Amino acid sequence: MKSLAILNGPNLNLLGRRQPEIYGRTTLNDIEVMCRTHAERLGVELAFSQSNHEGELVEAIHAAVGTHDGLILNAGAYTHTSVALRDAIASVGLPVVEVHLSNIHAREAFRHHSHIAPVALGQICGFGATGYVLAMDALASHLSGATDAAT
Ligand code: CA2
Repeated sequence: MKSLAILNGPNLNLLGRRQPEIYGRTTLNDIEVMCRTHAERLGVELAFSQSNHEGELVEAIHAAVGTHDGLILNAGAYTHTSVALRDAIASVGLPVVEVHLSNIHAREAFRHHSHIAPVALGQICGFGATGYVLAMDALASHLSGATDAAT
């Protein structure tokens, strides 16, 4: 059975409790439940975690080698700042799908650039919590060896 890990970055633990006009009322726990339900449908194992610390996210990416087959990463604000996360992803060579709840390209200019995107399989943004489920589908399809040219 394939194993996926979903990593969430800084402040995502506040989801549903602050700024609902931007991020909605869904909590990170709601998203985890949604993803676990979808993992059962897909027949994959799932690890789900969150950290506010860049180094812990780097270590989680390193630790995924030999444990998980692919990663889904919402790096939060580190998306726009962290060369360390980009290097970690490039160094492990695991497929990574980048996810954002909001459409980062429709927001402030400083959110338009992602350090993750160039080393990711692809990016899903702007679909709220559904983006995590879409990312799971994309990653599971990639891991199953689907012959779509882009993945
Ligand atoms: O849209 C996304 O998923 C983001 O990764 C969320 C990050 C933001 O810095 C990225 O540009 C886009 C912020 C997560 C903070 O989440 C909060 C939730 C509730 C209240 C305050 C922050």
